[in-house]
Amino acid sequence: MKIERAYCIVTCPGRNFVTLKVVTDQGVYGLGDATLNGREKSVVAYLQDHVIPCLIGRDPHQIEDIWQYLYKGAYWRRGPVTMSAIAAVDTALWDIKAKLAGLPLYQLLGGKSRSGVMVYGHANGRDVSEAVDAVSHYLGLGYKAVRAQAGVPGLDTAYGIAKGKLFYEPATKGLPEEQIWSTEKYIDFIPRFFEAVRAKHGFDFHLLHDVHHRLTPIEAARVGKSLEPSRLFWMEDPTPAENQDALRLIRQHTVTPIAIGEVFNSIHDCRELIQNQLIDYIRTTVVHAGGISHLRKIAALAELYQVRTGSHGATDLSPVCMGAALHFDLSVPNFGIQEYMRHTDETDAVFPHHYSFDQGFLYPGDAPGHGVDIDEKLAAKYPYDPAYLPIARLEDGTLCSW
Ligand code: GCO
Ligand code: MG
Repeated sequence: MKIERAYCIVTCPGRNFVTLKVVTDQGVYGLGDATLNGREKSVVAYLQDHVIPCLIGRDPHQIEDIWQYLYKGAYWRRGPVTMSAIAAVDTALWDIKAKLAGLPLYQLLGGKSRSGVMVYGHANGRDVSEAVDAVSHYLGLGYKAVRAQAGVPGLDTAYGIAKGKLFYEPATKGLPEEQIWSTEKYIDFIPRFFEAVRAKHGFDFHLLHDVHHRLTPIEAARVGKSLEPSRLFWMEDPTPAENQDALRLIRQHTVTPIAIGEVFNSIHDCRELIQNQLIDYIRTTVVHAGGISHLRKIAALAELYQVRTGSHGATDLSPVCMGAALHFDLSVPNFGIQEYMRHTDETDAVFPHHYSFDQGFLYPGDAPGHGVDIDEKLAAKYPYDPAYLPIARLEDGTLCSW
């Protein structure tokens, strides 16, 4: 069997997605997500100009060899563009292999380790009372875990506050939107917000929060400590983690669990965090971290240190990534939780899928492969529409992490 052709499908049913389709000489095809928010076209060019020509004629069954060929063969290793492109190929090849076997992908990954995948939804509001009500909404939908974000008094914008209700989309058209951020205002406000959520809803569900890389280690240590009475499931991305050692300081001060990894793209980005037990959850996901093959290696390393997985699942990761992630989640022994930000109806129509939500859990379904397809005709009706993620500045104008 040979790979006969492969091509990228770029579509914008409300937001931009890049999908790689790999077609074999027997007609069976596989799909992989290659979306990199705000930098979509760079992955398309990487795939079209540099990867696809090297795939034609190869045996699609040789998933690991093709992964090594694309990673080591490029000479230039790692990076979000390269690793998203490799991820797309890898995901498409696993999809093909599972379709040929006539099995849902999770069966090829060792079978089910659990019956369903616990997910968390995003509750947010412009102020405390709106955000507390949003938590009620998610609990009413059956969620067992809810991420809560609220607008900070004195600031016009804060990370994670939806313009629509269920679909948070931070990327905007035109040049990057500039937002103002104040760490001081946030630090004073955030424990009061979580006290209000627990006071209203009690402790019988998991509560999560995303700091979105905005604090220094000592500020994050303070926040983690101040949130201990609210018993969070995790505090996400408390500080940027290029310097993995930065997490040590936070760890010395708080027992609030720490989750990191949505911007990581390889095992080397998290190896020290895992081996030194500086985090509790690793949030790398299929599309940005080299596909199913590489994610399995990260999870296997994490398992040795009792670090659990918590894959990123924002709306900028397409249903193809979500489908593949669910098979991974169902199979790995050290699964923790899966983020689930719902896609719009337009996106769901472009990507018909077999996964489904019920009472706080997602189920990948039993269709052969990862169970997510693309309606290419419908996709063509939504041309690429450039959008950028915002940037953040401190009140004095200094650029800081968004
Ligand atoms: C999350 C993330 C997202 C990112 C987005 C960037 O935890 O869901 O932080 O909201 O900001 O994926 O493209
Ligand atoms: Mg996040």
